Amino acid sequence: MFSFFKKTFGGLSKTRKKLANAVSGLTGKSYLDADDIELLEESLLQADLGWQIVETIIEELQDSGKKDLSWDQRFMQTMTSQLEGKADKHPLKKVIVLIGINGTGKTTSSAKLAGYFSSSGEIVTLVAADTYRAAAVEQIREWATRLKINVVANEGTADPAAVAYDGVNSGLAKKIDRIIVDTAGRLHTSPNLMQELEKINRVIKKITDDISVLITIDANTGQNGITQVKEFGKYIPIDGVILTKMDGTARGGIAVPIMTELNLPIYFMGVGEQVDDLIPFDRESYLKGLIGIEEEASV
Ligand SMILES: Nc1nc2c(ncn2[C@@H]2O[C@H](COP(=O)(O)OP(=O)(O)OP(=O)(O)O)[C@@H](O)[C@H]2O)c(=O)[nH]1
Ligand SMILES: [Mg+2]
Repeated sequence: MFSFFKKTFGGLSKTRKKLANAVSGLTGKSYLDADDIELLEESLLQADLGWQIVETIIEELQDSGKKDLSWDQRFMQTMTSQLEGKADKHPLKKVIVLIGINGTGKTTSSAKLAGYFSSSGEIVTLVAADTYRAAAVEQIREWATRLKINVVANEGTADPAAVAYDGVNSGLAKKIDRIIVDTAGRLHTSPNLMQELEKINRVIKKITDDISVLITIDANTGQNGITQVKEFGKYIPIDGVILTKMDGTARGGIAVPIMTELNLPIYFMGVGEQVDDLIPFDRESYLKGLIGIEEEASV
């Protein structure tokens, strides 16, 4: 678990840079002056925590009743209470379908997820249901070969719902523990492609209810990620988020409005391009990583 914390901490380094500085700059002060407030507000907004939560944080930090706590502790306390009862995680189901706009990291995350479940002892199948990009199936096969994981693909069809159906059907028949379905990238402004996603979900649901739909959001897109979730959610029920590319952005605060505004759990975050760069999302570690509170190794 400590290694997960270390990776979470590392993945948040760009986001933390400004934010932690703004908070540590308060050390020794007993109250916030106008300049402190402006700097804090600016840093929190730039990290994409969203206007609403930023206002609350500033109000709470100004609360003179909490002077016995350090600024870090006050930040942690405020965030923890804002998140309480929100975005609760349920265990992921047997079939996991990854959806999202182009290039957000669906295929990479499918492979990383396959690696994650496989290394915890599960038998995993990857289903290559992106029939649009010629290289998509090849990309999945390469990952699968590296990870020694079975792939279901069908280069002979242009119907992704058919591939998804076959993959899930055969996975269930073979009593596979986890079936991960990669889908093509699409924009929510294209109704045909969105209806196709609806169809993929519908055909899988014909054979099992044991399905979780996860949307990949590229953390670099900041607040736009919120819109993507809302728009995709009009076509297909979304169970949670994989927040990708956290390593390359200072906008990693976006996890907060995803949980508070959308009430949607974040299951994993991507912090690099390698297979083990997918970290189970842990709220406390994430908040500590944002503000720069290091965790001690327990062994
Ligand atoms: N640094 C970093 N790169 C990532 C991460 N996740 C994915 N990538 C990279 O982002 C690029 C796009 O990833 P893909 O997995 O192909 O994205 P996709 O959503 O499947 O793309 P389409 O199928 O074209 O919609 C690749 O170069 C990945 O290596 C991450 O967490 N961190
Ligand atoms: Mg892909």
